[in-house]
Amino acid sequence: MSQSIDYTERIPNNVDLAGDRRLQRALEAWQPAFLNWWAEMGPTLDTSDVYLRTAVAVGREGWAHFDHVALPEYRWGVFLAERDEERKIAFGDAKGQDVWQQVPGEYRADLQRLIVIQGDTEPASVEQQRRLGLTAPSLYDLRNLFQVNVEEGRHLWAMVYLLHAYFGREGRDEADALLIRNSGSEDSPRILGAFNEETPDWLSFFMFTYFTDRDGKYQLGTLKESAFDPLSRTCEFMLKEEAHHMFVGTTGIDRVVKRSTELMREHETEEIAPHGGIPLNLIQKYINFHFSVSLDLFGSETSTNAANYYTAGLKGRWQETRRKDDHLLTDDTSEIEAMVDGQLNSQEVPRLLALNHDLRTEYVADCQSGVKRWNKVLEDAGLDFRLSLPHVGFNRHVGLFSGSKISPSGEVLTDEQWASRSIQWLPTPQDKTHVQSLMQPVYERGKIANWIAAPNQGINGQPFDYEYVHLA
Ligand code: BYC
Repeated sequence: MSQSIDYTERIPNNVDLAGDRRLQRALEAWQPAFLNWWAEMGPTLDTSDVYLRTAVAVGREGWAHFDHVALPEYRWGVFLAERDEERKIAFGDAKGQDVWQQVPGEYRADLQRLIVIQGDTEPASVEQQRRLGLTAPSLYDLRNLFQVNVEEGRHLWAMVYLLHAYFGREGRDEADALLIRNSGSEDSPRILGAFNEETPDWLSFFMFTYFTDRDGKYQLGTLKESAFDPLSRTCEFMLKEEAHHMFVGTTGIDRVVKRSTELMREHETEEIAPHGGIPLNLIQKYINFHFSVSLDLFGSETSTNAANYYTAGLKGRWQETRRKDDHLLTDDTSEIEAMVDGQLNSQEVPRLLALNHDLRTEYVADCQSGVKRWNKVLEDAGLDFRLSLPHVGFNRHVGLFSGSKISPSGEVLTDEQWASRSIQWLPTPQDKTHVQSLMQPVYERGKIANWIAAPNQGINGQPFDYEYVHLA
């Protein structure tokens, strides 16, 4: 397998697609449907070209190339990380055996389900973000939005390749269905809740790329451990692209917090909304919402599905191979926090059942690093206000907390208390209207909207005032 990607093909790839005519034809037949979907459900802003990163190799160094590209001509393709001929299954019943190059019959349905769920999120996010181009705070941000969008499109290709190559007729049908379900649709919504929420403004976009893309990082990390080697290699390469998406979120929120502190100082008040800023307590509400919605993406804290996936070798733990235990987990237990007799309490459960909880715990620790950064911005500005993550039971609709009402500080509430107090914690229609009112496009080179600070650096060594996007 060569590391470089063949761009002379209609579908750029490093999987020797030309050597499998049937598969190549099937994917070439899916390609126009994808392009139609992109035209209908992709970015709504007309551009001539955008300064984009395109993958050119899958090795460690120099894997990407930057250039101005017309969006519909972006070269979406199929890129898998290099195969490791020695790779063994790292966990579960088949631990120590060679990884699978084909799908074992008994795991076909489960693997297909995991791939479909993963695949479904990718086009969903493009749909959620499709109108954001109309209100970008700068050309730099506009470029980042489109970079994220084209790469989510490519991640859809990654999952569709697996469905076509390994799941026969059913896989092809599922690949078609990925273009038929739509985010927020009444009749055929996207599979997971967070992907039917709107991303109507740029604060939501930064929160989404910080919190929801980060769930993607952790889920892809567990699928990278899979015994099904093509899935593992696909996810490994997707993770490389994913890092930039989270960078967009982290630095996006950095810049909003920074600008808010500047406006507070300038106007000597916390009430910066009338001055065109986003008050810190409103940023906290957006964090509360996006964090809690993203926690739902981990499934229930105790899950037999997750236990079965693990035992079968389909889905591992975050950094499975670095964990120092037997990688079977049949005799271990885990402590999880749950509602017991109306109270928050710790509970001991079989370790295998608590794997979604395990992954979520890794995720929460990672989310905390962003909060620390943003609080450093507040500290440097000499402010006492601090941002925080709400309690994991706050505003949950999936899992063990879904039947309870819990405050951000972890207080168990009655329905009445929740009804009267939740407006302090979650964005209200007024909050959203305010944020929406700030969303005026700034498309002049080197200029930035009033509610957000300019980034410290541009992309790929270019300055902030580079012409990242040429509008149509
Ligand atoms: N919404 O045992 P349970 C990304 C269902 S993001 C609706 O608790 P399990 C990206 C579940 O299907 C990463 N339904 O859950 C980010 C099950 O139904 P059945 C996406 C839900 O199976 C930004 C039942 O409830 N990738 O890449 O252990 C931009 C009981 O389920 C939800 C993946 O998620 C929900 N939130 O875990 C672009 C990886 N949660 O079977 C991209 C693949 C649960 O009883 N997916 N249910 O009918 C999985 O690993 C697992 O399916 C889940 C759920 C983690 C989602």
